[in-house]
Amino acid sequence: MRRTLRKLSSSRSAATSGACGYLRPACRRSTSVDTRVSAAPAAAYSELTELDVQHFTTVVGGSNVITDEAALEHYNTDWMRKYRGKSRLALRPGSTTEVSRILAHCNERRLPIVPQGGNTGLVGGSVPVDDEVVLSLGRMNRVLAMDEHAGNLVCEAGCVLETLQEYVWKRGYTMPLDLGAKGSCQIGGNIATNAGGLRFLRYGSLHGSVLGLEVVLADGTVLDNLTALRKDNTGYDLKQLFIGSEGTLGVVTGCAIALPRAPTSVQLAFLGLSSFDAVLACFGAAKRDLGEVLSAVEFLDAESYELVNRHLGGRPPPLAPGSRHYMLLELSGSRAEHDQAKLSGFLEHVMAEGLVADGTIAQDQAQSQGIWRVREGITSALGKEGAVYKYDVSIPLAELYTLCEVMRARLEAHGALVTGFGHLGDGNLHLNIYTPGRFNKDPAVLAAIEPFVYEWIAERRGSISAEHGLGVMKPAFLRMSKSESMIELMRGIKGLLDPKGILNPYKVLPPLSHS
Ligand code: FAD
Ligand code: 2HG
Ligand code: ZN
Repeated sequence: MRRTLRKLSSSRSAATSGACGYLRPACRRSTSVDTRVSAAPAAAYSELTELDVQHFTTVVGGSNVITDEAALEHYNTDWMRKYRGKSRLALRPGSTTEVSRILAHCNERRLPIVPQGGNTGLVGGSVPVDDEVVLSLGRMNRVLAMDEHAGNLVCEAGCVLETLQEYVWKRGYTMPLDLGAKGSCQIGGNIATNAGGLRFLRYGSLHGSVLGLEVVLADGTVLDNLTALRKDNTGYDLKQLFIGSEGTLGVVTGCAIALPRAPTSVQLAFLGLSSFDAVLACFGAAKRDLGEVLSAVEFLDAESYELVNRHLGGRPPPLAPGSRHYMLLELSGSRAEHDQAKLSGFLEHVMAEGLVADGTIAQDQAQSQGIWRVREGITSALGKEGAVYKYDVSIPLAELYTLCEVMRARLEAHGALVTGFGHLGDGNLHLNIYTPGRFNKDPAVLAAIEPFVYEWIAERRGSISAEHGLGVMKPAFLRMSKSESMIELMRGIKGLLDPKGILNPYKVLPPLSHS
């Protein structure tokens, strides 16, 4: 039975280098927009030859060796169309053995290689900088096992997140992560970026949910840690190194993931608020009153809301525009009546207090999807508006939105606009700066943003990349979030695992000149 959207209205308004690293000559760099890491030391990589291609053909079969220029465009270009490589070869292995043989050959020959999942990353990590070989994991998309008693799933790295979600949901479970790119991103890419997403607040980081990994190292060694044990304190927890390493330490080929039980009651509210202080107060009240069933707390500002309404069309917005900020509150539990009553009571309370000006509770799945579409559609809507400068930051909650206001004032003279949205429950702001109608990057706009934005974050001991990683966009600024001694240790780990620097070069670690 389809019910109507219930609307609540307030009575008040209210490389390392050394052993490994950036070894290409600057003259062979790509045309990527962000070229700050291009001050690379002298080359030590080999040129790809016809013999290499023949070798790879014997490994993966001719139909999985892509050399056609038009077909390569897809592998060379990132989701935002901001970063573009010049690879002449993409390989589509079908098994761990094939990945191992490919890496062994690349290592032997010193051929650089970029692991690629769904290619939805937002920092240019999944595409070549120059002419690196692309290793596309999409054919490795099998579920290997599911233990319905223990609640875990073992699968290959190329499984698409949404496909896994549908698979486990039918069996009474849910995936511990969800994100707007779920229809394309792969679980291996999620692990390689340590993706956060919409339910991080409830299910936590992949550092906790990943029980085991199978990883192929740069020299082709298969590290088989693909167990689904909940507890295992035998030595160093090596799998953690690969979670969030963005393809620079090894290629994830398989994983075991802990699955939460699927909630049988999901409630979703969409609220309009007049200030960010009200957003914070409402979040505090939600933790106090709904903490045990809260599964997502997201926020967006009026600019983000209007962008989605302008560009994504479709159904009318769930709330009349007019609020300064919006929040999504999701509850996941097992007793619908109890959760509904709690949510209604909570909303009445925050409205009576004048924290929330306007609100709706989704009454069915279609309404729920409509609300999520507003939040998840912001990234696509931004891309239709003009050139976008993306910053994904963690800062203490009290100042989370201050950064948007500071940047708005700073960029006004450049005709650049600012939106802020993100994962409020995790203290994670997505600051997006865009130039309406101007699709080319403007060096003056960039200069007004960087390094200022990173310094502002560093002064508050925040993170310059809360969930998207560093890719090729941010290595030069890693020191804003990590000390020199930590970066040195990272270089040491990279040198140990990938001494020839073949795995995803130019990504994550700053070139020596920047550190
Ligand atoms: P890719 O983009 O292909 O690769 C990302 C990085 O991982 C690259 O460095 C690549 O080399 C490496 N990699 C990929 N697969 C492997 C592998 N098997 N082994 C080793 N390395 C590998 N991110 C969030 O954290 N939270 C969000 O809420 C979120 N929402 C998004 C919404 C939209 C609309 C879009 C476009 C992106 C969003 N992202 C989000 C960013 C992105 O989707 C995630 O980073 C995702 O985890 C990337 O997965 P992928 O398979 O597309 O990886
Ligand atoms: C999200 O939370 C993603 O929607 C994308 O992490 C954020 O586009 C962005 O800046
Ligand atoms: Zn996000």
